[in-house]
Amino acid sequence: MLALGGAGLAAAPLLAAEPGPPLTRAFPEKGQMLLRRTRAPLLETPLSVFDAHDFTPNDRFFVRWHYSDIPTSIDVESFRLKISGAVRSPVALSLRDLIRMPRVELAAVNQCAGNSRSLFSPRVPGAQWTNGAMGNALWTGVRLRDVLDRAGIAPGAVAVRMKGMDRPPGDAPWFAKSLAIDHARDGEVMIAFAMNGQQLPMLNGFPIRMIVPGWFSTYWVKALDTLEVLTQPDDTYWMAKAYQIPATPGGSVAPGTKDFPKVPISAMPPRSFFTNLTDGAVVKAGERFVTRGIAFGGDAGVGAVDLSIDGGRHWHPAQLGEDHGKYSFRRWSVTVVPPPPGHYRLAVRCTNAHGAQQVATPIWNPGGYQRSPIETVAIEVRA
Ligand SMILES: Nc1nc2c(c(=O)[nH]1)N[C@H]1C(S)=C(S)[C@@H](COP(=O)(O)O)O[C@H]1N2
Ligand SMILES: [Mo]
Repeated sequence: MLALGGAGLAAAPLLAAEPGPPLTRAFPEKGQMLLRRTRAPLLETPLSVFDAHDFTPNDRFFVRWHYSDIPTSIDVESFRLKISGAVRSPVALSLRDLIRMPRVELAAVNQCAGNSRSLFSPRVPGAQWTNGAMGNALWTGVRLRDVLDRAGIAPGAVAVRMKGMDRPPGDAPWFAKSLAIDHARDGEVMIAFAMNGQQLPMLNGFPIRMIVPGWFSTYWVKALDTLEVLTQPDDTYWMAKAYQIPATPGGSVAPGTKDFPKVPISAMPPRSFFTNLTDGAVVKAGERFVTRGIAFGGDAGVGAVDLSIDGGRHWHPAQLGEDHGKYSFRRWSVTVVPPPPGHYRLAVRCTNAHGAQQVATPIWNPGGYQRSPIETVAIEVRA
């Protein structure tokens, strides 16, 4: 029933309409986006964008801010990134200082910890994202390690706290996240000043932001202006209270559970999506069609993507597209010879290079974090 083959051979299946919230074009440097909230902005990328691009265009890249007082202009001459705390000598680096340092470039998926939260059952509070609170970009910048070395790490350092320029209301804590010192110095964690070859859109953290490859984007602090080297673990709100998941395999507890041991959310599990089919799609019997989508391995590369046309009983390998690096989206496709007329459920599953594999059963936790089950689409084959 399934055949691997060149994409050119196939007839396009009929697409069911994309349901969803209002579309907006009202945000600076952004094209058409799904509007989840105006202040602070929550803008979601429509599914069709992922079908068209391996690298999510900057003007279609999702946006998430916690506080409404976000930077709307930056004086690039006076801007400084301050490095303080347990360092040999505190420094303040200009943008010119940063762009003169050795450069690195990395393709990496930026995914909100709450991506797909609206699909949690039972429902949970928080931004009601579908699957578009993620994006893939080619990030250009400098290694966090190199930046820290400009100040020199002092003995006793255990963590690095990263703070953005968005201002909290009243007495609320500044948005700041921390990484363990070894993670911060692993040579992969970077500070980006460009995204897909362009300066960062204001809404995505201009002039510089953190890139923490393989980890959920809560750590990818935008509009970064302060690094503070800590000699104690960070016990401030955004580390110790927010973004906690159950300390269980997969971050799951029985729906409704409130008291359980928690850990800060960290690395992403693998995911895969259909991008050219949605529930209700109709295909013609006898006419082969290509189904395709994107996958990513989380904190490891994509090992394999498999497709099922019987709801997950049997699996067939998908053809993988260009490899942009282990933290990137990877395109997949399968040419399908439709089975006899009837209703079918297609399913797609990613296995990462470390052997982590998506499963059918969805997880649950009260924060609505880390959703990553096998995705399915219901299709009809018509005579
Ligand atoms: N300064 C700052 N950085 C931040 C946030 C924020 O509220 N303030 N939100 C984080 C979260 S939770 C997400 S999902 C990502 C979103 O990145 P994006 O808006 O570029 O897509 O930014 C992260 N960095
Ligand atoms: Mo997020």
